[in-house]
Amino acid sequence: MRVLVTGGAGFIGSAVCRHLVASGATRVVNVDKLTYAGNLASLRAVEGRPNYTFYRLDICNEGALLDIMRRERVDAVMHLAAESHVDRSIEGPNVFAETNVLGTVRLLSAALTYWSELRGEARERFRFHHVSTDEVFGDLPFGSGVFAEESRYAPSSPYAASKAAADHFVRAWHQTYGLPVVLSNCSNNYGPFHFPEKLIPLTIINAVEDKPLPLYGSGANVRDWLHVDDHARALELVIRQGRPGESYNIGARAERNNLSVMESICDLLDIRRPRKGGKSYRDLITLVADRPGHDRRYAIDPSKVERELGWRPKRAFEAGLSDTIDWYLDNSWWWEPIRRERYSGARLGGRLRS
Ligand code: NAD
Ligand code: TDX
Repeated sequence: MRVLVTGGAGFIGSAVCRHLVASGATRVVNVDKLTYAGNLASLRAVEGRPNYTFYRLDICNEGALLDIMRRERVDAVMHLAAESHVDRSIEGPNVFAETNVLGTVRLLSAALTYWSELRGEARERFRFHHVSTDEVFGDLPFGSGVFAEESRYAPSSPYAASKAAADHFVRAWHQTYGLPVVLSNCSNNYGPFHFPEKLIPLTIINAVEDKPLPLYGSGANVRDWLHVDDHARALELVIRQGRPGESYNIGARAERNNLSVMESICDLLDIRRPRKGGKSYRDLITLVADRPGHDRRYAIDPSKVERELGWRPKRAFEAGLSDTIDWYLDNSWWWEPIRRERYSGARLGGRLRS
């Protein structure tokens, strides 16, 4: 299979590239604009491999996308390129509409033209896989309800609204033009190569640098955590075996509130890298102003992907978190330049400061 992966230099996209290239059965064509979140250093494991190619390109460039699809004779598109950070979408929503909505429409249009040129088995085989988020379903109350594939769309943030719009466009290309699409909506990922603006890597790195650990609101908000490598395996199953027109919710039934995630990181660091003066890292936890429109809780019901595609997560959250902490402690070569040149981790009252 030849897969065009968009956003392959990002956190999840790079895990997908590493996973697919290592299996050897897939040729990966990675298309990425290299925004602040894209990083070729996350792809060292696949660089130079015969089944891997990289193109630096904006997904809004429909003509260039079509040229690449034709030249590389791709069998599938796995679309991950996006602006992904909720706080940035609150500070500046325009680029979220441009990349997540318009970029997806341009990519769909290029894929439709390309698919219409295919014949026979190549046409039968083709898939367009849109990688989306549980945030499209919005706010769940504490302690009750889960997101099923049929749950109502109710996005809260500009980021979630842009992903919801993209999901609708993808379904419209299936209903209206017959493009064979599959969708997946996943819960919060964590793991190596995660950009340090997100909760888990920010907490680890700020703690290592003895800086405050900003916790929004009261820290009671709940997220449902999945290791990025488990997500990458699920995405391969969805693109290979998912039924056209269907969506699959992906998650590991691992709900944790933000305070407990921060405390777990602090407790693991207290053992791995004791803080100077014998104090606990927990002392660095600092309550800051809440994120506007902050969804209380997300929780995924993954029974469809388990039942239909046989997917199971391999990593329990506590073991995965422990490995992730070790990875950040051992790989400062990856995150130190990001902290220096792209995002220092400074914030005030829950708002980003670059
Ligand atoms: P990320 O921000 O780490 O990476 C995004 C990548 O897209 C970067 O490499 C960036 O350079 C690229 N990109 C951005 N704009 C582009 C454009 N206009 N043209 C080409 N490339 C562009 O994001 P991530 O966390 O890896 O998320 C990947 C996808 O998965 C996103 O679509 C996101 O909505 C979805 N998702 C993420 C999570 C999560 O927990 N991180 C959970 C569910 C779904
Ligand atoms: O400094 C922080 N302090 C804090 O309390 C940060 C960065 C976050 N938080 C809270 C907000 C959320 O409740 O932690 C939780 C997780 O926040 P993020 O890491 O920003 O992730 P989230 O907003 O949940 O969105 C992530 O998961 C779903 C990804 O960024 C999205 O792309 C994905 O769709």
